[in-house]
Amino acid sequence: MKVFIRVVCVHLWLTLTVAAQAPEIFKVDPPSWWSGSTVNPVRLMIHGRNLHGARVDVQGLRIINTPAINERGTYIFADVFIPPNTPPVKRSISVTTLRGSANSSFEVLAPLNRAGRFQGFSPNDVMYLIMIDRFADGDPSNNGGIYDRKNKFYYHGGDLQGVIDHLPYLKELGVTAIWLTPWYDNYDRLNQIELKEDNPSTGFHGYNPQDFYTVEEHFGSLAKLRELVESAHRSGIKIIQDQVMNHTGPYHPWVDDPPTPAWFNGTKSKHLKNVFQTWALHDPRAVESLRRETMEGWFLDFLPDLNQHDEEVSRYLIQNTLWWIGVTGLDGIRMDTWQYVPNSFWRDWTRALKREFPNFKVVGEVKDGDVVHTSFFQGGKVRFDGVDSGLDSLLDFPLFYPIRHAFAEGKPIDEIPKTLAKDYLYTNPEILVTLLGGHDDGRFMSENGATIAGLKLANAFVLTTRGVPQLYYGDELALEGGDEPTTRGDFPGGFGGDARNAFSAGGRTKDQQELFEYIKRLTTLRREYEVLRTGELVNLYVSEQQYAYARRGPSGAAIIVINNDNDAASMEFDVSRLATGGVFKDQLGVSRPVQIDNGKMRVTLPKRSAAIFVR
Ligand SMILES: [Ca+2]
Ligand SMILES: [Ca+2]
Ligand SMILES: [Ca+2]
Repeated sequence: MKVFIRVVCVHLWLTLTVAAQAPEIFKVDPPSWWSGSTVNPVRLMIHGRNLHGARVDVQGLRIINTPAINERGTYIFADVFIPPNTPPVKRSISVTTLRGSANSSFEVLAPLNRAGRFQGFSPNDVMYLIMIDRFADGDPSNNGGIYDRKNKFYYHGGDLQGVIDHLPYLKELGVTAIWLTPWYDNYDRLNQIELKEDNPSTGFHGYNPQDFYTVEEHFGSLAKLRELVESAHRSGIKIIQDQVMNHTGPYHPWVDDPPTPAWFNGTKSKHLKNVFQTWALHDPRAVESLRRETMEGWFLDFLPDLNQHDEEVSRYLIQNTLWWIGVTGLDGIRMDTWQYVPNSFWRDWTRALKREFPNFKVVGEVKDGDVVHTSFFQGGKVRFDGVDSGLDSLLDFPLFYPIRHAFAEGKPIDEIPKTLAKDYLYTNPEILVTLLGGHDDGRFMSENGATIAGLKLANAFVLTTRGVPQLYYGDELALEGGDEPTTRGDFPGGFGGDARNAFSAGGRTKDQQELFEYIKRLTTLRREYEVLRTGELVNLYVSEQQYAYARRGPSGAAIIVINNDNDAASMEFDVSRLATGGVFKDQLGVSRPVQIDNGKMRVTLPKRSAAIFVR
């Protein structure tokens, strides 16, 4: 009996030891790819344990490299070749060592039909930024975890279904493209590393990914995301994904177990603190060390900085970008923290992107009010570092601040044309994304001096000047919120139990309804008059509180006149380059028709008003 027990024990010990050493697979990135892609082979990153010496097999496909395995045996990099017209099926993938084998899956997809997908964006669009968690709760069943609508740092229940449900509202407002804040899976716990107002917070905003290949469970699933893209496209609305390539969230599994030794710049215990010495990034005279803390420091000192100089990191991120597009059919990208990622990486990234999706467009976030700095990052030109980043567009922050100063605070309006005068520094100012509000700044209506009248003028300007106009959810209702995250408040009516539903006219106040109709009128005019989208911007008249400009095209011109003053104003200016005579009619119902005599236009506008004249 004793001997028998001992034998059983030894057997158990052996079984446990072998089991502990047998390989395991936790995750395969990417989980799928499509045939006919410009990326072939696809590099699989297999995460698991006990992977030392493993052989990788994918059912029916060939692995064409000798897989690289990291020192701890936790990551394998294997290149799978996908021949054209490979049947779209889910395949088993196995890793085998002397200790055993483990299985997972990898799916080959049929490529999506390109018609109506991967469309890019242009000045023909009106973009609308939605913070997913704060827009509309279309599926209360996913409101688990750290969810509390009374806590501004917690999840509030908004999701992808909520966006699908309100596509008709966006269509009515005249929106043609939705920029959604990141839908990557963020941590399912409270962030104790960065406290806000002494409070721990969730990643409800989406910018702290713990998994680049999964949809946040509070927002929905990959299937729901595909449904959103399809539904939006059926409504004539494009989808812009918000991506992050500079950093991961603080709780990403890579932080404690990096796939390669140089996966991050630094480690949790030893890294550069991020400084914002951003001017050095465009300074041809700065030595590299002057740029390092800005480029490689951990953002806000807690977001692990990805090292895009590492070949595996670069490959991983490029494939990750293409994967979201290729499996959903989405149309554009807003790239977070663009300036903190090396230009040489962006060059490779944009090349790979345009090779697969030639019409695709990217807008980068460089949060800076200086045109000299911002314009440096636009592609189409080789910079001092010998690199053309290939970036299409930038968020027009240099114009954002003057818009706020003039239309919210009532400061001189001439700061706007003075900023536009620097457009020559951009390789393509027409594609810049113009905005009067966003999720990282207090709302327009919380600025000192802000009024509905001023907000209307700001909208009139953004929707008639050059560029791609971007609206921020809730600004069309004059929502308030002076700081982050109050600037990310809940859309009234998007959530169960809301006192009123501002998605329909009956749920809006008189002011809100007037503002909504005003913006809708502007988007309608922009749609009806091509010249307001694509015409050349010509500055006609500038004084301290008045500004007149034209959009000039082959079929004529539209003349926009803004009086930002608290008194009525009359002005006379030369329009002979546009018209020598004729009657121009205001489309916003503010001014009487104006007769042009000898190339001169005389306009009188009431206080704080704008007119759009067309012949
Ligand atoms: Ca929900
Ligand atoms: Ca999550
Ligand atoms: Ca960086």
